[in-house]
Amino acid sequence: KTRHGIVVEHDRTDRPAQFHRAPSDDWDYLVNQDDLYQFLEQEVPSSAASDDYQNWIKSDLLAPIGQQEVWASGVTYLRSRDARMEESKKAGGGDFYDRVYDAERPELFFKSTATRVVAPGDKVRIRQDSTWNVPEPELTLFITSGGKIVGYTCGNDMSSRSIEGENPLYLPQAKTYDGSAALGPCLYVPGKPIAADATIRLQIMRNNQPAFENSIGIDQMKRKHDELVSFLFRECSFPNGCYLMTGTGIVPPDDFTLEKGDVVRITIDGIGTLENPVG
Ligand code: DO4
Ligand code: MG
Repeated sequence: KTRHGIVVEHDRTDRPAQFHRAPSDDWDYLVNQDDLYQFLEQEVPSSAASDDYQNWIKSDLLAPIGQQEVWASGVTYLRSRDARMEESKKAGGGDFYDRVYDAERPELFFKSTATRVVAPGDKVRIRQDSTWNVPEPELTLFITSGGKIVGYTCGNDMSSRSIEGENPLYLPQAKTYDGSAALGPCLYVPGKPIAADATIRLQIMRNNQPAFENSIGIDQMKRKHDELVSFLFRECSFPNGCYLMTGTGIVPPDDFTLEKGDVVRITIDGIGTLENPVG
C-alpha cells in the first residue's frame, strides 16, 4: 500500500464531497494544519478527485496515520458503561465504570502507536491469550498539535473483554497489542464539526452472513468532543497532532466473541466504511 486518502466535504453545492489521494508525501506535515480544510480547498483541484473511491479503499489505501499517537476515551456511552459493569462483576468491580461515566474527568487511555494500526482491508488481531474479544466501532477525531479538531475517521478499538473483565488494571493489555487498532478508510475533512446526527454502524460478517449488526447516533455520546480534547491536551503535547477514539456505543451481547475469519465493517456517515478481516 502506498497512499493516504482524504475525503473533503466541500461546503458548496457545485463541489460535493470528493475523495483525493493525499496531495503530499509528507502526511504529518499535511494534516497538522489548523486550516487544513481551507488548504485543501485551495490546493487540491477538483479535477484531482477520484471517482474510484471503493477500489482505492480495497487496493491501495494506507491507514490515515503517520507519526501520530492514537489515544482513546472510554465509557462515553451508556451501553459501554453497562457492558463493562457486567463483565467485571466476577472480579468484584463495576463501580469504576459507573463513577467515570458521571465524573468530570473522562477516561482517556493511550491506545496505539502508528506501527500497531492496521490499514483498510488488512487484518486486525485477537490476542491468543484472550477468550472473549470484540471490535469497538468508534468515531475517531484527528486533532492538530494546536488542539483543533480538523478531521474524522472510523476507528476500531479491538478489545479483550476477558482480560479487561479480570481486572481493570489489565486495561493496557486488553487494549494494546499488535493489530489491535484499525483506522480509515480516509481522513474526512468537512471544514466544520461532523454532522450531529451522524450514525455509526457495525456489521460483523461470519461465513458471508451477518453475525452481529447494530448502529448508534453520535448524539448519544455523554461527552462533547471538545471536552475530551481539552482533557487530552492538559499536560500532553502532540507535535504531529494525534488521533482520539471517542468510545463505543455498540457492544455485542455477552455470548458473542469474534472469531478468526470474521470481517468487521464500521461505517460512519460522511467518512465511509472501514473493513478489516480478523486474523
Ligand atoms: O473502560 C474501558 C475501556 C472503554 C472503552 O474502550 C470504550 O468505552 O470504548
Ligand atoms: Mg473503546
